[in-house]
Amino acid sequence: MSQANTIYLKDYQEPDYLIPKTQLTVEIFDDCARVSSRLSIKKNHSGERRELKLNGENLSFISVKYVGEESIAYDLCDKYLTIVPKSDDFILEIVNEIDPKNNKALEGLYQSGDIYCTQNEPEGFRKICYYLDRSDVMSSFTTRIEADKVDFPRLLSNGNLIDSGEMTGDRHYAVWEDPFPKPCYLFALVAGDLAKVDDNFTTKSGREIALEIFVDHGNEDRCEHALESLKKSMKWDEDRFDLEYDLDLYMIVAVDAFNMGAMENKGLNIFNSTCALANPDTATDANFFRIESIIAHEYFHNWTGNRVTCRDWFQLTLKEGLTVFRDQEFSADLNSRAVCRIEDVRALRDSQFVEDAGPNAHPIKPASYMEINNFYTPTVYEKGAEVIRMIHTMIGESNFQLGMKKYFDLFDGKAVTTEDFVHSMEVASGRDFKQFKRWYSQSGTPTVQVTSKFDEGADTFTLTFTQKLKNKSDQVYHLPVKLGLLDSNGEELELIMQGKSFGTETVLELHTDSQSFVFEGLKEKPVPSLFRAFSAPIILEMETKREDLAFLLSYDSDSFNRYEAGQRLAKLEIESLCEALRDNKVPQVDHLVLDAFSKLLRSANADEAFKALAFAVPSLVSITEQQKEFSPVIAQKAREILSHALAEANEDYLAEHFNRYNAKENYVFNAENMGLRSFKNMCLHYLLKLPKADYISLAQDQYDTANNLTDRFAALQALLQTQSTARDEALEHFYDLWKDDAIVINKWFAAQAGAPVGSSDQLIKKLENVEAFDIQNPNKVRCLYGAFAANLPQFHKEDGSGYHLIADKIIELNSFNPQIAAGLSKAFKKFGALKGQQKDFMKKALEKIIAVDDLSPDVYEIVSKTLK
Ligand code: 0A1
Ligand code: ZN
Repeated sequence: MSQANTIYLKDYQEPDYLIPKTQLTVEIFDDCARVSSRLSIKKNHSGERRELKLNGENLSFISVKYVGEESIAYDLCDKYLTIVPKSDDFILEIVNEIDPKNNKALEGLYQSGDIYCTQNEPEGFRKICYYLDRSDVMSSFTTRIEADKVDFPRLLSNGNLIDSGEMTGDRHYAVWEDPFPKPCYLFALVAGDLAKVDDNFTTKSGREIALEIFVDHGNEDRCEHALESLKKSMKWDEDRFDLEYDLDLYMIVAVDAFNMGAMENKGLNIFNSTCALANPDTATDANFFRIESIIAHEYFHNWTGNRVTCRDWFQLTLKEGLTVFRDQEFSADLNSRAVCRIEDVRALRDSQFVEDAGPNAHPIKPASYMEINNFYTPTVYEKGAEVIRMIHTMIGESNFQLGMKKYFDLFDGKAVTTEDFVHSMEVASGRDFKQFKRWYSQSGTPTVQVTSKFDEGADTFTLTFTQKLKNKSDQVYHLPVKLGLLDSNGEELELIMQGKSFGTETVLELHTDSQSFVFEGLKEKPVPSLFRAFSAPIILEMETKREDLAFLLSYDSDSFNRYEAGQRLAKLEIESLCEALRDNKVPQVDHLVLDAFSKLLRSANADEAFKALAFAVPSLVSITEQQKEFSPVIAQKAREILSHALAEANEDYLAEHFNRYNAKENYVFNAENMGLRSFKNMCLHYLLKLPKADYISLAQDQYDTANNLTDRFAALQALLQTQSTARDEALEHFYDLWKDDAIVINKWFAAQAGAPVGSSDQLIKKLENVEAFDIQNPNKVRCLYGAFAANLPQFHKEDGSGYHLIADKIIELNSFNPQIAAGLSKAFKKFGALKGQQKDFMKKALEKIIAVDDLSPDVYEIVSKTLK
């Protein structure tokens, strides 16, 4: 068992030395890479000269000296190279070797297939060479790469290519210069035999930017979508944020082995191939959408992350929360805002709310960590974006844009803190966000309880909001409540408070633990629509009659709240069904619920994309999160009973509309077509809840004849709900067709591991032995073990088999890729909610992990906090 050090934000100190200039030479050989660095170093404080401790891990040290001198006294250990500088301003020359071929942790310089690439955020650069590996040390980089011409025809790094040429012995070189000083986590290098697809973009000031995507040969026909997405992102950032790209070249490289989604290295993004490559045969609508948003995210980092970066890693949400907010807005502007908001909130609740309620809960700006890699979380990213969104909701778009201008005026080229960002927003809007900043330092999802009172004689309606905080030491939040009131015809009412009109929708702000607002001039009791567009990341607790929820599902003018009303209604019903199942009673589905959803399906004032989301029963995660006693098996049964009843009550309509949208037009990726396809596939999904051979044939036919992967894969997933030969045949066909395709075949693993029927630990053991599986590839680990661990009834199977399978895999992964092992360890997050034997089984599995010799700090941090 290992231990790990805890690092605290309160201990932050400015660096003793800076490195204004970095010159690297990376020579790639068959058995190693040699890195020669020439670092211009400067003292950064006024006192006595202190020792200089350069980070360096897994490096073979060769030499260190001052430029022009022979030798130097130094101290070397497994984490640092230390010298005592002879002056305040000097140049060091250091040489070391690394072994990219055996770097399976995928940090620093490593091999993906035959390509060499880097991943340096957050602390990977120290695995390339000795350096001050911290984000507040910003340097101008010049990089020379030398390698074999045949194996590595492409040699890429950040910035502009300033020289290239032939060398002796079939070798060649390229020299890159990045004019923008940057922290080393934004450094990138790629060498390999890659195909290039290019395009260009003219900025609003008329500069021509070359856009280049590098992919494995054979994947050239999967680049168009990424290039289109990049051009849309560049244009959008100019239009909405007035931000223009700053280099003449923007490169993207797609690699198969990557721990995360993508990385915003200056001018040279490196992408997980699943997040960049798409064509209609190999990617679904969801993939196309995700690629568009990740391309945008990495591009937007050029300003929010690269030009203005983080002072230290506790500030991670400064760049990530803000950039997620920007990519969400981009997607909303380009597609359906309503659909995007619903999907963003759904993802937030299914991942971030769960994290915030579990053993690894942390504020968006953590006060401490053991391993920073564990903090690339839905909290730092998605809750971080919600915090930015609340500022936007309270000050409005134009003030927000002034705040962004202020932020760049004050901090361009600097490494700063979240306080600096909030300060910019305060200056621009004239607001005081002192209390609001609690969102940065407190963890847990707050609950807001709402009660209402209608006073008939006075014609007033009073809403009282009370905050219930998660932790004892928490203080009340400052948060926005966007709301409206509806009359009994579903019309929006005028909001009058203290004689003043606020139109039909307004944003109230909560500051204290309990606050009341009185709305005047109301002749009848209104139905309130609160936290419209999910204006704050809270849990709303309000007793609402089923009739009122059904009413809001039909009439609310706010699409998000319309959806929300349906989900709340369905959850109430699922709760009743769970109770009946627990009491061994025959579960009966309430007619009011069936009628409300049937009405929605036929509603003329909602589009197909919205209906596909709103007609879906709540996710298993969101149901189990609300259970008093965590029991995914019962929740799953109740969910199925409701789905079945909805399918039965609407069978004819679903069958008819499935046909209506089953057109064989060419695939086009746009919001409208995506909506039509998701509606059609939702119909198919429900029809296969009914035990009819005709519907199995329908799915089979769609699987066989689809002209795009969205429809084909939806048919496969629909079949995966059944036990049929059609299911087995489709699975076999899919494997034969795609087994050699690194991206598409992963869907086959994930669909089976996550299937409601047929998944089991035995199946996983079978699948990990098929040829297309490879535990060293993070995407495959996520798609097989990750999908199984997210399949709650399977992972939490009564006999504990799910826990032991995943524990064994974590132990195996720990030995070569700690980041991926730690990610999988988060599957045990419900430990605190378990009871009896189930808890004992999970405890044994966790203890088995923690007892491992050489346990990485990554896994230790997650598992030890879970067991606490
Ligand atoms: N900054 C990237 C995320 C990222 C973080 C770490 C990585 O490797 C350990 C890779 C990517 C983003 O937000 O897109
Ligand atoms: Zn990011």
